[in-house]
Amino acid sequence: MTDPKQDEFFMRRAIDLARQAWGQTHPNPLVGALIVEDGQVVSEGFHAKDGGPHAERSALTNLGRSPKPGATLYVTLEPCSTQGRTGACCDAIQVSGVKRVVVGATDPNPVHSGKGFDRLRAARVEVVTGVLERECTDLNLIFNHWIARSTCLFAAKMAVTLDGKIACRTGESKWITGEAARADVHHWRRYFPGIAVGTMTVMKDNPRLTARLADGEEWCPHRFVFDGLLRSVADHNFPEVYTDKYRERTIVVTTSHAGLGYVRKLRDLGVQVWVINSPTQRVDFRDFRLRCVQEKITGVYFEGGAQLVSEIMRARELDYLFSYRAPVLLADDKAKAGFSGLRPERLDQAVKLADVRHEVFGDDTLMRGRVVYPEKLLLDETVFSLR
Ligand code: AOF
Ligand code: ZN
Repeated sequence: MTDPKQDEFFMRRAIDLARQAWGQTHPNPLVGALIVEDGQVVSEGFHAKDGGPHAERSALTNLGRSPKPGATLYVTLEPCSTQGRTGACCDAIQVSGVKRVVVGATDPNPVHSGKGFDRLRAARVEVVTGVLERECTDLNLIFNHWIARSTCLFAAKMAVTLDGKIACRTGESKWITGEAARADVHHWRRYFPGIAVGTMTVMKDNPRLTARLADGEEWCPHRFVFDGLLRSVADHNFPEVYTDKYRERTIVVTTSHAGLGYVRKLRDLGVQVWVINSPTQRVDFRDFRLRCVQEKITGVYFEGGAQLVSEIMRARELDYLFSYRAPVLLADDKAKAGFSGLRPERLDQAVKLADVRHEVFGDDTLMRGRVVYPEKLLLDETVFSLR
């Protein structure tokens, strides 16, 4: 009785439901579910926040009665098989009497990871797996990384010209990509628990680093400023992220080489400071990563500048890349390149992307994917400057 087109149709709706909690479920995943009887959606649900009811349970509860015989439950993620903070969804499905479950992605949580399917099948429930699997997996970039690798996802965003440049030789860069692509950046700012920039970006651009969304909502994630020596504090004109109403969500990441007076100044303003021990004047990304894990910050979206993002990549610490490309050609060697610091001699020594997704925003495109490093990353040792 499987109709793949119909299953995909309802799974698309389940994905839309999951997205209603965009950025609000960390460290838990985004999950959507719905119940279909006689070809009609009769109930919907999604996982709204960490610790709250799971999507399947909320769809079953929202139905307010027992599902009819022949009902199908659609869910974007494999139903959980054991009791967590909430009861196992497999139990709830079994108790409800639903006899057909259609699932998008397998739960990468090693506690479940396929066991949900086994449990349901053992209870004589028909289970269809892998419906819109790529899309359902893509819903949870951060959760998938966190649960399988026990670490946070470091992603970077870049907006480049056709020839991979991020600014003219004069430094002018506003704007390379159009409005639709820039609005998409705000969408991702809402998804990631943290955004990060380097000192120069904060001092030159004075960005707000909030997510301004289409519905007028403004959201402020943790805002990381990488500033190994606290040069951004030496200036009398503090950047906006140190003084605005969200300043308590700003975290300046610095080293033990920074002046204590500057650290105090920031803390007096209400800004948080993470002092990370380092033999150099630059923050070690592995130590930053450990601190994020300790603080349960599951994902950080690095927005620039080019140097900060290149450094994370050189350190093999960049996990994911968002690359927006505009139909603009500079064709100038002196125009600023997005990435630098490597010197591959062969193509198999290049950094590549996997699980690539392409999206179109007006005349611009977004290519995004997981960063895959060559066995040996050949560094250009002449590229070295202070952040
Ligand atoms: C589902 N449906 O809506 C979600 C699932 O602590 P708990 O009880 O919330 O369990 C968290 C784990 O359950 C999480 O790591 C993931 O494997 C799964 N999340 N599963 O069937 C849902 N949010
Ligand atoms: Zn569950």
